[in-house]
Order: sequence, then C-alpha cells, then structure tokens
Amino acid sequence: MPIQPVDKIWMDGKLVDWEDATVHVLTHALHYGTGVFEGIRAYETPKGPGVFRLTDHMKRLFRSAQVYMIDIPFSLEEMVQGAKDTVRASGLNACYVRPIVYRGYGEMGLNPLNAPINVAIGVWPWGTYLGDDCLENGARLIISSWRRPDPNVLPTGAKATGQYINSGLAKVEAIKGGYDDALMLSPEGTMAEGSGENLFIIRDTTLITPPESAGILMGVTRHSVIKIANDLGYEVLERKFVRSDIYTADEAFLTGTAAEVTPIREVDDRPIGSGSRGPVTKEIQQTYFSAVKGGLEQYADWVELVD
Ligand code: PPE
Repeated sequence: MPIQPVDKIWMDGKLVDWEDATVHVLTHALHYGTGVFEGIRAYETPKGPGVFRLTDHMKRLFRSAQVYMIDIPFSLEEMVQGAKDTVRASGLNACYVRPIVYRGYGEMGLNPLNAPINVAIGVWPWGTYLGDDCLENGARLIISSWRRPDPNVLPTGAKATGQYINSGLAKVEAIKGGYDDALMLSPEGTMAEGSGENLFIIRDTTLITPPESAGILMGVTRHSVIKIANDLGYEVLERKFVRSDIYTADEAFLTGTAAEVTPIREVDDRPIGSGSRGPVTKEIQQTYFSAVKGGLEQYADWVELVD
C-alpha cells in the first residue's frame, strides 16, 4: 500500500514537516521490534472529520506499553489531542491515523530499558484495506500454516511492532497463493483471527467470535460490532471454534480499523454460505459505516470530532 504524503507528522509533541520525520538507522525498535502502535481511522462526518473511538484506541496503546514496560512520556489526553492536531494539519476529511511509541536511538543490546522512548503520530489517506471488491463481494482467504503465538511466547493482546512479523508471514503465504488474506490458528489449533483483523462467523441469527484466550488482539472494531449486533437483535457468543466451523458457517466476516467490516466469501477454496456477502453481514456492515460517519445518534459517543 503506497503511502501518500501529507504536510505534517507529530513527533515527540510537535508537528514537523513530513520529510523531516526521520529516525537513525541504529534506532532500537528497528533492530528489536521494541515499539507499540495503534491503527485508527478518521471519517468524514457532517461536523467535519471525526476520529472513530480515538480515546479507546489510545487506551489500548497505553495497555500495550504497560506490557512492554514502555513509559509513554505523554498523557492519554495529550495523545488524543496530538492525533486530532495531526488530522487537522493534514487537511484531510478522512484518513488513517498511526500513533507509534518506540525505543529510539542511543542504546544497543536486548535490554530495552535504557533506550529513549520516542512518540510519533502519522496520518495518511487509506482506502479500503483489501480492495473495494472484497468489501462488497467478500474476501478469499486461506488458513495459514503460520499460527498465532502462545500468549506466553508473545503477548498477543498487546499491539507491538515486532509481533507483526508473524502476521506478515501469514499474509505473504496468502498473497503468493493468490488469496486476499490469511486466517490464523491459535497454538492449540482453534481459530484465532486474520493477519490484521478479528473474525466472526454467523450461524442462523447467532454471531460467534473467538475469545481473548484464543490469542487475539481485542479489536476496537470487534467490540463495536458486538454492540451493533446486539442492538440489531442478534446473539453474540465469544467462544472457541475450529476450522470446519467456518467452512460450514452461513456467513463470515472480518473486522478491523483498516479492514472495517469485510465479508468472507471463501476459505481454503470452499465457498462460505452463498459464496458472497450474506444478509446479516450486510446489515452489520451498513450500520457500522453509518456509525463511523456520525450518522447514528446512538453511537455518537464513538465519533470524536477533530474540531
Ligand atoms: N487483530 C490484529 C492482529 C490486528 O492487527 C488488528 C488491527 C485487529 C485484530 C483489529 O483491531 P481493531 O483495529 O482495533 O479493530 N490491525 C490494524 C493494522 C492493519 C495494518 O495493516 O497495519 C488496523 O486495522 O488498523
């Protein structure tokens, strides 16, 4: 996904020119993956750009940092304000927002504790994650031969930069095989999540999604979709399930900030349900898109206006 530059990036508390937002090649995080980050979207709303669940994303950033003993040198409020300032400075009505806290330049070796901590927030335009066709007709997925790590190998609930080489292996396997993306299993072999998305399956009027103990990232979109589905009258179960459960589901979809609500039309060359976007998925997807764009009063709290 090529990056389209904007004017400014927020670095350690102030907005700097895009081309000046650089780091040294001996930055600790570049060598050891010692960073935590977030992925957030701002959408165009009738009241200007609104950042979807900005505070909840920033809270997760602080939780990820807590796991890795990274002391973020800004408050939650300052991070929230920094994101809004960066969106405003871009002049974009809708964009992706990427806060990152990382161990910077000055120390080498595996002990990260003496390396400085730097913070940046970048924004850029980001269209549909898996392409417009996937959003409408569904994605074709494989179940990767690469699994999610045991939470005692890597803390899957923390969104750390280094952990994403695991997702990258699965993504490459999918792309090289001609698929859109990969689903991954937990160490014990139950379904976990996508390379960068959470997973839901639907049977009749019940949605089922893997629980935290399956080694997933607790997605903000996942949480939003559970609320929306409940409000629409569907039952939602957080329960472990196996790969054949998705083959035989009536419908399935992925959720994520980047992926939004993406229907799944095929897994391991087996069509899911009708082999296209199902009616329940469509209803949830449409409600989600209305909510993020500030069109639904009941979810207005989720939209944090830039101005
Ligand atoms: N699981 C993983 C592993 C994950 O990376 C994401 C977000 C999710 C679930 C969904 O979380 P949430 O965005 O809070 O609903 N993945 C981000 C990174 C995507 C990227 O390619 O970079 C995202 O969607 O922004």
